[in-house]
Amino acid sequence: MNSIPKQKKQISLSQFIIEEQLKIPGASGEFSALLNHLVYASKIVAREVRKAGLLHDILGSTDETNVQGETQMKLDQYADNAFNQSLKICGHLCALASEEHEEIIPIPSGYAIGKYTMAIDPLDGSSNIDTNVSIGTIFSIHQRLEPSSKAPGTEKDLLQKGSLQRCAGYIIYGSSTMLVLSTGKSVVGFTLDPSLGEFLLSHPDMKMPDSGSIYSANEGNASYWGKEVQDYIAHIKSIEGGKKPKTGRYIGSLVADFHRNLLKGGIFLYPNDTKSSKYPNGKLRLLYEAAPMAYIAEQAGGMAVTVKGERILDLEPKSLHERTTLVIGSKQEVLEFLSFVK
Ligand code: AHM
Ligand code: MG
Repeated sequence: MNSIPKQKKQISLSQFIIEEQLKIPGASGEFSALLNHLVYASKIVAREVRKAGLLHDILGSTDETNVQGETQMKLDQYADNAFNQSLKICGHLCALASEEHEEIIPIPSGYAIGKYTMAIDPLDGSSNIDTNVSIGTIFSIHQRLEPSSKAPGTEKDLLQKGSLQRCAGYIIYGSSTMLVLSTGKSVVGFTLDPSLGEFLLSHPDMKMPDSGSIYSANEGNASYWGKEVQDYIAHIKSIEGGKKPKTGRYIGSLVADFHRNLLKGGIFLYPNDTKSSKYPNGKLRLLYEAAPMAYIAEQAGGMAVTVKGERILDLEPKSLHERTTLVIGSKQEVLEFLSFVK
């Protein structure tokens, strides 16, 4: 008699969120509900990214620039709207900040004000949109400074250190769509099953290899970098004493570069320009990019520092769109980088 093939037990992200909530006595469910709104919007964006090449009105750039002075791609705006529409009225946020908006996005009147803040980069790596290269969304959640307050949140609520994040994560729109997050206990990864429309637990406890052979940096900028960074890069490429040089891999989408290094081990660097005025403090944004990725890296056993060697999660943000340098990856690789920092 033919036996019925055993079905592998698959946990959906919604089930996972509920089970995690049940482990916390007295949890109100507010945080779980917030995550569900984020997940819903991410599915809308994933759907649009999947068929972007078919929709002539979604690829390419708009006539507008964002707060950073960068050209906004149509898909950038689409993703920004999708997340904002879902999140600002969800009732669990007191303030929302997006990389695409100069000011905080207010909670519309008539909607409940919650105890969390979120900073989001709706579509990271936008320069890759038109060429079908992986892009992503990055998010960071803090609890507001006065959790019981029902007043609208302020910039202060968002300008908290990365170490105080309650949750951080990213969605990668790659060959499959994955959501990777941490609430401070471990790092978990879910893969979107398009036939079910559900994220399923695929990577239960993600650990970054302690060391790795990949380095990722935009070396076209190397002449602008400080001496410490140049010396470090020369060192990892050197073959002196029979040493094997590291392997260069750079996509130009932080989410994709980080995700690969998280799985394979390695180091990602975005240093500042010391000899041009383009990115004197580095390109990446502390709130929307560096802090959430640093949180994931540390939870997975890796490290994240600035080119001066400061721990990213200890930086006190001073403004919503502050930029920072970022050196992030496997512990041994970041420690080796630090040995070059005076
Ligand atoms: P974006 O948020 O405008 O897309 O910019 C951030 C991106 C990162 O994903 C990536 O690491 C970096 O910019 C790439 O910059 P560059 O093209 O200078 O190498
Ligand atoms: Mg970005």
